[in-house]
Amino acid sequence: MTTTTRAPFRFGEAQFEWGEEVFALQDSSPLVHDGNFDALRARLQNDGFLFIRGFHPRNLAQKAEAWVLEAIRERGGLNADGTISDKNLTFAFFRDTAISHAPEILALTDGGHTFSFYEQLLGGDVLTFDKRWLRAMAQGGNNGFHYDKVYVGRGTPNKLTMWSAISDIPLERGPLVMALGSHQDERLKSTYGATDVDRDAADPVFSTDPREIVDYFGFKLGTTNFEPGDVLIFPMLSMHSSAPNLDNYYRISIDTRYQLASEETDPRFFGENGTWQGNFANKDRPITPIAELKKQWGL
Ligand SMILES: O=C(O)CCC(=O)C(=O)O
Ligand SMILES: [Fe+2]
Repeated sequence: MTTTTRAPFRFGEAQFEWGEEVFALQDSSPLVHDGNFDALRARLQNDGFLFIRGFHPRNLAQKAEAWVLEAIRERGGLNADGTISDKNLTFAFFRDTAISHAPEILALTDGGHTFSFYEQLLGGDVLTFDKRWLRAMAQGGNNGFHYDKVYVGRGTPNKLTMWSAISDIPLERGPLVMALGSHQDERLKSTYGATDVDRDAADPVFSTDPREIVDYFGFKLGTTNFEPGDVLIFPMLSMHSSAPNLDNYYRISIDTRYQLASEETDPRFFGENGTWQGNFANKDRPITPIAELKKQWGL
């Protein structure tokens, strides 16, 4: 008898079984190649995400990777062999627009292929935020489960996030992880999903414990091995996180947001050369812990 075994997915300290608790994201690139935007919209609505392998031309993604690695090298982050240096520095090049808005990066996030895709998906002229979240995660680095609406939810609700893999991001290098079905969870959408981190001074991270997401809230997880140029696209109310990077190579990705140009924007993320306000402008206000909020919400 042959049994196919696949090592469990390691999410920090936790482990999840394939086919039971964690599932591979379905690739929607065939629908993109067919130009079938009706099917892409239907899938986005049903699944709460679109995973598109090879969305960005691979050579452009590799040029972007080389650009970011050089910036990391200049800042003492890299060993000669390309592994993460002992300092284990995580970089968020958000306001460092010389890096995050360089032509090598914008060729992906603002490229003709990207804008044309969103124009067809959303049905009109589109724009992207001035803030672009370019991240180079060292070992251990990750983000907890959240809805993007809590951070970037002002203005039109019809915005999409696109998380683009710039480096190779195999399972052990901290891929993005979706909480499958969370886009249809009315209880979470009407409580946690109705908060605004800056208006409510509420903890924006719903959970840092993937076991709580799976065992207590009952979601399955979805992830995959990402290659340079692969993207994951999802709406404001679709819960996701990233797994900690367990590898000795940087996990490099960028997340950007797209909407119709005719609809209202979230003013916190617009401003020239890194001058946007962003989140947490009112740093001195105490934040209500998520455990307290969950009690109030009866969760
Ligand atoms: O890359 C990460 O760690 C988090 C990304 C994220 O939350 C997003 O793309 O909305
Ligand atoms: Fe996010």
